[in-house]
Amino acid sequence: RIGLVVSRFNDLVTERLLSGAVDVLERHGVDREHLTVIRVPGAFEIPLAARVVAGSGQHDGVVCLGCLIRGATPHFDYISGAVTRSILDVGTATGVPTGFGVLTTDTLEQALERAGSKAGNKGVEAALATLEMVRLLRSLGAR
Ligand code: INI
Repeated sequence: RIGLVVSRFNDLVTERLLSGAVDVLERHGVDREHLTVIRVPGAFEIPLAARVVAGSGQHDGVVCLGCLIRGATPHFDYISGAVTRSILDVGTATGVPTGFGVLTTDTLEQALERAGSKAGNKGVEAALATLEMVRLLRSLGAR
């Protein structure tokens, strides 16, 4: 059971991250009914939602998907650092694997390249890493 927390800000990009993540999870054997999509306003809101999802006891892993574009926010460095750190903390604090699929780019074009075009799809990577960690922790006897 995987929760996918996805931000609506820059949804042209984040919906592509989401569809890549959902597609790869299904292709790796996760039933669609075991996927829950939780939408939040922006990347800044991802960690809190991820924390609640991870702490709910209802999910084995959380995939975090967002897109921060430097040109769009003067607070880019603060927000991207805080969001990255907070998502990491969710996983370590709860023991529930969190996949990091938040793009931090200079331009929209760079973000689109990482959302299913020439530079792959970061949502796919985050989903696969989450799945691998869920299975790894299980094999190590984690509950
Ligand atoms: N949120 C993003 O996810 N990406 C951005 O590029 C962005 N910019 O450019 O500002 C952004 N801002 C919103 C922020 O994440 C919060 O939702 C907002 O500040 C309300 O808390």
